[in-house]
Amino acid sequence: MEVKKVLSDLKRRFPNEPEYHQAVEEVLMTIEDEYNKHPEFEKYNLIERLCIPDRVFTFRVTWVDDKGQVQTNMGYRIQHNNAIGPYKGGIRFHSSVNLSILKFLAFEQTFKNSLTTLPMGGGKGGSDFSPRGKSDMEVMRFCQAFVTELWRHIGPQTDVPAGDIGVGGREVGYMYGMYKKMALENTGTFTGKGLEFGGSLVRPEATGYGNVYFLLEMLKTKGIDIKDKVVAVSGSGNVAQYTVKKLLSLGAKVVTMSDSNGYIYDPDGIDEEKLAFIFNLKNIQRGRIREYAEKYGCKYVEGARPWNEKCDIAMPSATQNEIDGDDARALLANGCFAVSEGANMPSTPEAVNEFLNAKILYAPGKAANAGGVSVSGLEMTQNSIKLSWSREEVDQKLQSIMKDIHAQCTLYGKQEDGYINYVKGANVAGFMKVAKAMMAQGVL
Ligand code: NDP
Ligand code: 2IT
Repeated sequence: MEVKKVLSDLKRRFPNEPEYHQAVEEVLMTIEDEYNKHPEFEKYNLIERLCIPDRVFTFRVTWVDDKGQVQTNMGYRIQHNNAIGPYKGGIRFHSSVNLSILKFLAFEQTFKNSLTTLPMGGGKGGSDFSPRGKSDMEVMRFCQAFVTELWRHIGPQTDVPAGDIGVGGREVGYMYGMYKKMALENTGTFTGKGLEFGGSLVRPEATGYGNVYFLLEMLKTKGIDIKDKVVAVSGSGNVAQYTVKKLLSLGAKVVTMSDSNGYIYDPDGIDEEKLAFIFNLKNIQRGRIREYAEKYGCKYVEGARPWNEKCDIAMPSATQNEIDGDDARALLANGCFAVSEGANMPSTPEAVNEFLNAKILYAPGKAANAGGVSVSGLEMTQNSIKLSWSREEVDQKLQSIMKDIHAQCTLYGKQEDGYINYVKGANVAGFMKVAKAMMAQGVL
């Protein structure tokens, strides 16, 4: 494989998809050596078959708002690769959603799911619909309209969606309800469902908790204790909230959180009571992070990201490309020694290079945030056997999966000088399993 050529072909065939190109380039650069050790891969043109999604569905979603006006949005589902199991991955509702973003997410998901040790392929879907400022009824009508198109492409053994940005328990509930009505089956073709109808304990917590479990594994390699470490978290949604919750229980000090308007800096640290305020603010009131600063009298910076604040550890948990080269240099200059990604591809290629060159502990999203989809996999298992496991049992399984992912990254990412390149480790480990499964199943 010649990475340059593969990439230029991809850019020619799929122009104007920068996030997709970025995700593919990062993976190809790191798997090139391993790939070229296997001439049989090249013979079967594995690389193109792995980069280009199996299929992409695009559809119009029409719904009626509270004023009686007819609205249209775009809907998408990318079925990227099902070599190791049914397509699996979240649904994103955000005004920025387009094909490029969903293709990057579905591509990443394929490697992430491979790392989880569970039998799941990769997929992603979404819409440029924004739930922000919409009433419950509007969100419900939109979800129902979205699923009247999506339902025929998904199923418990083919493609199992879940949540992502803008899609939480409320949206999954509405989508699953409509799916069930259309498909006349009730075996759990969505994960992140409510506990009353097939959801798994610990699924809401799983991405954030999993990221902290992964961070603990990284810190262990250096003999560093998490207690009293200062952590900068971005975002204030599902992933950020449970990241902070787990960090607090371990005695770390979290000083920042953010949303798309700005960030708060609380030098005293966010405690349990302040975190409860954020859960209520974001999940019930659906308010802005600025209101935290107003309530607790701390600093709020409009239109900025938290990476200039001094911290030991950074856990980006909002969105893609939220740490650029300058942010990475600011973090390093302030003494940050670990970055563990809750979001998908939050660091630009320049930022990733800064972290790797500085040889800090740096975990890419596809390893560090795999806890969410892992517990989704466990939800699928519980649905299949028609049982539900206890909180302890699911949490135990999540912890052991995160340890296993860390071990896989170490296996393929440890360099001669002992530094663990988790980017390379995660990409090669994720790739090898999918590649072997594809080879065994013939040219498809
Ligand atoms: P939520 O919608 O619950 O929260 C998203 C948070 O990020 C909000 O605080 C939101 O602010 C902020 N945000 C969203 N878009 C932007 C943007 N363009 N610029 C700045 N801030 C932004 O989503 P999740 O917590 O579920 O997802 C966060 C990240 O984690 C995403 O990258 C997602 O792909 C990833 N992820 C999620 C998993 C899950 O299980 N949910 C699993 C693995 C990864 P605002 O309120 O202003 O919109
Ligand atoms: O990016 C992700 O891994 C998710 N949004 C969760 C996917 C899932 O199927 O649980």
